[in-house]
Formats: sequence, structure tokens, C-alpha cells
Amino acid sequence: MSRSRVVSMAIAAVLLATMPLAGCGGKEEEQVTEVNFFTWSEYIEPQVYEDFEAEYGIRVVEDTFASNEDLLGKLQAGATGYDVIVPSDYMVAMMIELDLLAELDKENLSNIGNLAATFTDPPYDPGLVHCVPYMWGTTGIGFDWDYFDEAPDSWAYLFDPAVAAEYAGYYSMLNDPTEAIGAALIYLGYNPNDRDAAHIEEAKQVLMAIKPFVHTFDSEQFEDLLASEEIRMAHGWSGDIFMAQVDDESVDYVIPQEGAIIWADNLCIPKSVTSPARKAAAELWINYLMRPEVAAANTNYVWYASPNEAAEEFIDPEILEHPGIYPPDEVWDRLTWSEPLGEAQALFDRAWTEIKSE
Ligand code: SPD
Repeated sequence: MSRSRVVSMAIAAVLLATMPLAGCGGKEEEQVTEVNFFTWSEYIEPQVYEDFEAEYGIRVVEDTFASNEDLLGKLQAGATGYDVIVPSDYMVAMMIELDLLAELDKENLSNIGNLAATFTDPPYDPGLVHCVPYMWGTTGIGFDWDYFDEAPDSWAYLFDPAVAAEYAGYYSMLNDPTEAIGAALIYLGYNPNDRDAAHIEEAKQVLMAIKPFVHTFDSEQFEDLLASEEIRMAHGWSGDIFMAQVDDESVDYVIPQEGAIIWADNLCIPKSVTSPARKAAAELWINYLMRPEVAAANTNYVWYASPNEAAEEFIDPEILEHPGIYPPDEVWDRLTWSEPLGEAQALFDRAWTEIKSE
């Protein structure tokens, strides 16, 4: 694309984010100076925020959540201040069903063509009407080689009391019902989306049995706990574990042989964003994140796989060729996407409340 075309698209985008207020005869303009971004912790290269503000004069204000369920709870409780949110696949589907997401204006998303074909028509949002994928990864086991002779490549390391007892007090579980109950279901030989009440009860019992061994249920600091060796093993997300490896090279990550959850996190705009100027600014931010260099800078920082094919030439080869980040075909076959559970969601929620409270 020519430089003048890039500049004119940038000007058009800024104009969109500075629109006449409806009903004011076009005399007053709503100046959008901030985009409120509700996302997972440690999910953006900090320089990206600075570069966006320098280019567009719009500051991105970050707030973080620890699980999809926390995000949903906030929106359902009436939070209206967020302009861009980052739900995972199954949660996008649930939010569409609950009418919580705005439709994206593709006119404002000139970079959408950078996405790999695999990610342009996902089952949770066919045709990317409400979201665009940001990062994807897997959920497995992080560990520290200083305390293992072989990789803990089975969920039994977390869930079989006879095995897990050796790591009592030294491992963490994600503070996330879909992930924790899902992993226990896989350990039991079931699908992580199993809706059978008896199977969910079995998974609950597995988690209750190992609860005394668990150092902490945590989704935001497990990578720091691993790097500092306060824990030796963590149920965790691939990229966060590899970020810990940067600080402590004895940290590693394994996808258990029984299988694991694969997921994609997505950029969406809540339906509560009704001002056209605010929505345009949110789309400006989403479009910026899909620039190849920006998408690559984020992947190079967070160690998660990018759905952005055009970014690949800027992604560190060490990441692109990493089997723990871009799993080979034989591992793909063991991965399962989370799905909305419908009425069985209540069974998961009840089991989780009991696990956390008893
Ligand atoms: N530090 C960013 C972690 C993002 C993890 N999102 C994964 C959700 C899978 N259910």
C-alpha cells in the first residue's frame, strides 16, 4: 500500500473518531481521547500502547480480568465503560446469544485481510460479524525442570492424589471454571465440554480431592510464581509459561498426552458502546492491532500464536517454529475447543462454587 494511502486512511479513521454529536445540529463534536480496553493481564507489548497514542492522540486505558466468567459477570452487572473487550471463543458465542456484542463495521477494519484463512470464519462467530481473533494458545502444564526428571506430560501430575502429593503446596491451578473443570474432565477420559451431570460431579470430586495440595488457584500470577520457584508446576496458558521461561530457563511447558483445551481470544466491542465516535475509536484500536508489525510485536512479547498471517514475517523464528506455541499436527489432534454449554453451564457454575468454597 502506498504511503499516501496509509496516511489518508489514518486521517479518515481519526475523523471517524471525532464525529458530530447526534441531535446537536453537527455543531458540537465528541472528541474521543481514550479507549477503555478490558483484557487479560500481560497481553500487550507496552510500547504498542505508546505508539498508538503517539499516532492517533488516543490513549488506551487498560483494565484486566482473570477469566471469561469474570468478564461476563462485569458486563452483566452493568459495566458500560469498556470500549474493547477480549473474550475467548466460547464466550464470544455466549455473548452473541446474550446480545452483549456490537457488530463490527468492516469499513473501519482495513487490516482484516491480514488474518489467516483458518481464523476468518470461526464457528463461534461465523464471518467475524462481532469480533476479530487476537491470539490463540493452549492450556497445559508449566513446570520447572529443577524439580522433574521427566516432563509431567499427564494430567495425573495435577489430579491423581498419589502423584500430585509429591508436589503438595507447590503447584497452582487456573482460577477458571471452564479450564479447571475441563482439565479434570479430560483427565477422567471425557470431553471438556461434557454436559453429563454425573461426569461433572466426578470432575468436581477430582478437584476437591487435590485442593489441599494446591498452592493457589490463580490465573494472573502463576507465571511469576513459576519463575520465582515459589511453585514447581502450574496448570496454565502456553504463552504465560513461555514468558516465565524468559526469566527462568528451567521453566518449560507440556501439553498432556490425554489432550488439552485450545482457545482463541478475540477483540470485540460491547453493545453498550452506542456513541458512533466511541465505536469508531474502538475499531481504530482493533484495526491497529491487526497491522502486521503490531500483531508481531505483541506475539514476540507475549509468546502466544498469532492468527495474523501477514505478521508472520515479523515474528521471531524461535516463536514461529516453537512446537509448544504452534503445535504440530499430531498434537492438534489431541486439542479440543471449549463450547458454550447451554443449560449445563449451571452445573459447571455450581460445581465451581462448591470447589472454591468448601
Ligand atoms: N496473559 C494472557 C492470558 C490469556 C489467556 N486467555 C485464555 C483463555 C482460555 N480460556
